[in-house]
Amino acid sequence: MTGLIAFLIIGLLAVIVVQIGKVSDLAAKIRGEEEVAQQSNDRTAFWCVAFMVVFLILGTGSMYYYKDVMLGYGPHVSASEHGGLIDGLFHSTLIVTYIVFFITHVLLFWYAYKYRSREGNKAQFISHNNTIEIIWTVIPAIVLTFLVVKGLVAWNNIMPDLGPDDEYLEIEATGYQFGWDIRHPGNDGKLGTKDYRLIRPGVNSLGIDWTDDKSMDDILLQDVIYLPVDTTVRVRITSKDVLHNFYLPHFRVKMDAIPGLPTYFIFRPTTTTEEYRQELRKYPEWNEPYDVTDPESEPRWKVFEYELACAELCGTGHYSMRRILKIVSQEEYNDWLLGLESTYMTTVRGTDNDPRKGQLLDIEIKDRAIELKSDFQNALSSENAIDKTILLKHVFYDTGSEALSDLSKHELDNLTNIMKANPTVKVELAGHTDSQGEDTSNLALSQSRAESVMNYLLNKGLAANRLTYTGHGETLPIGDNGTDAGKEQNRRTELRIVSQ
Ligand SMILES: [Cu+2]
Repeated sequence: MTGLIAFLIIGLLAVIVVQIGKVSDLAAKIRGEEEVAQQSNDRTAFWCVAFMVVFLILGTGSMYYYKDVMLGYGPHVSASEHGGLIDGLFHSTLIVTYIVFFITHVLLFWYAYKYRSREGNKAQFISHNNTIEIIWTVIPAIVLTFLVVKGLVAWNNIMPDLGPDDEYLEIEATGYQFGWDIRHPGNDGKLGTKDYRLIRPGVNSLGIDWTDDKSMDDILLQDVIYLPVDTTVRVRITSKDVLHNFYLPHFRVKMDAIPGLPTYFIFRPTTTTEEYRQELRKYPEWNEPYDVTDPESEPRWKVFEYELACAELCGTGHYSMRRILKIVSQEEYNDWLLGLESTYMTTVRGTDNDPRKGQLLDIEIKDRAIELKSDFQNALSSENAIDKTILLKHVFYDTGSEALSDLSKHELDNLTNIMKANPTVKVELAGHTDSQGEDTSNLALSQSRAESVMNYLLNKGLAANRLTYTGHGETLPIGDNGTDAGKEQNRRTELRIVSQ
């Protein structure tokens, strides 16, 4: 039925067109061909001017209507220090091109009207005119020079590298299909060195040199990237596979990530995520629900996040390279950093890929000192007799001997410091063994081990009247002697606070 109606409508339209043609043929015969042609020319010329007016009004109007959506206008003021410079460049280019756009369109359509075909009018033929040539060469040259120079000044302002004395935070972004490995320098603010020969897919995909002290606290950020506001940030940019592009639109940062050719960008965020949201909040379109299908959902400004995008069409999963970036105050940033553990400590330490396996790290010594100190303080402050005994977790001996292992000495040095800080405290050192071997030899071993701990502390300058020792052999197990783990728990050295 619909098909039939459509067919009839088309047929009817065809009849109308044919009839109009016949009517104008007839009119031409009555009034003469030339008069009809003249009328047609006048009509076309008039509609050209009308089109120009509507076109310019709509064009200018839409520019104004959509201004708040564009970067650099409305709420989208740049969130970085250099961004204003780039926005200024875009702004002046826009003004110049708009003026040219306006003038050329007015001239184009006005001339079509003014010089429409009329009886007696003849077109002028100009083969060459030097004045016109000079004018339309010089004006664009001046305008382009102005734009290019302004651009160069901006480029030189934005792109100089930092010197060794500058204060900055450096992060590294390595693009791959499809994501970013973002390496954060950790507390020392320095990224560790890399070596392509160390690259092991799935194990050390960036080739980080774990023997470099600077690598110890580096963190591969898995989730949101936090950066402190008003801090100069240098981003090392590189790629593992194809061309990517490190793009932070709100900060006007955009730089290619090129395999084998490190690039960089320096920027200084000036607006926190929260401040940016508050700015967006002033605009009605940002107060609409985030989820268009759910009017109860949060307003758009509330869920706004700065984003890192890849601005190079690098493959089918290109879109998934989006990462969220949060700009926060220095305090919030410090809190965030405290909650992170370094990649070395979480995924490399103690594994076969750890070049420092079997060595004690400074940070571990420090952590052990803190832990022992807190155990000691707890024992001091407790009223309970049981709590007066603490385990010296990191004191070990050579197998079957009372000789202290080298790694134990850090724990005993920490203990010495704590004892010196608490000069009235007297302690008893107690050795324990597992159930393997003869009872009597175990007892003797536990005694001599406790004694060697005491001797070490005496050598470090602690007074002899503050220290005693004893051995319990295998009589006081804390773990199951039937398992290896239990035996390991039972072989231990304890410290009991006798008086304080
Ligand atoms: Cu990409």
